[in-house]
Amino acid sequence: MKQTTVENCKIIDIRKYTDNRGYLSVIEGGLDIPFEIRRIYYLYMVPEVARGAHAHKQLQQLLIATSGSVDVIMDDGKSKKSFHLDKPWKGLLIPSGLWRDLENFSGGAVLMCLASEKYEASDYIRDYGEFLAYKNGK
Ligand code: T46
Repeated sequence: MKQTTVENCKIIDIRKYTDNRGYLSVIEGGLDIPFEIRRIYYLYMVPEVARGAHAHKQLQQLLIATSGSVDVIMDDGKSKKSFHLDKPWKGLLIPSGLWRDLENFSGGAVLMCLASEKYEASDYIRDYGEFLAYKNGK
């Protein structure tokens, strides 16, 4: 989706159930989020480096800091918007067609990613100039 903007990214509240045993959160594809979940991966033991620096043509995702915190900077080629993820019951819903940078992973951070598609290297745009051309329909 070439037309998506950073305003289409949103933080959602993940359903949670609590009793005297603690919390349980649940995400059902197509119900709590607008896509079926075809893949789950997670980032952890991240040193002081940035990750991401790419866009996806088709992939939609939900990112959750299940432990610790991380900053996700979204970019549509015209505007940027930063999201601080630090709660396991908050998720960042990311539509397709947007550049993302992941920065400031805290010690012990675990970033879980629910993805709408299986892994496909050709879905990635890893060059920022190419991303701008893609957004401008070139
Ligand atoms: C994203 C951010 C949040 C696979 O083989 N299968 C997979 O499903 C994934 C996600 C990655 N890989 C391989 C490809 C690379 O050789 O794992 C290696 C590291 O992947 P990458 O450099 O893309 O990692 P990040 O942290 O920059 O980006 C990842 C996701 O790829 C991306 O979709 O949005 O996390």
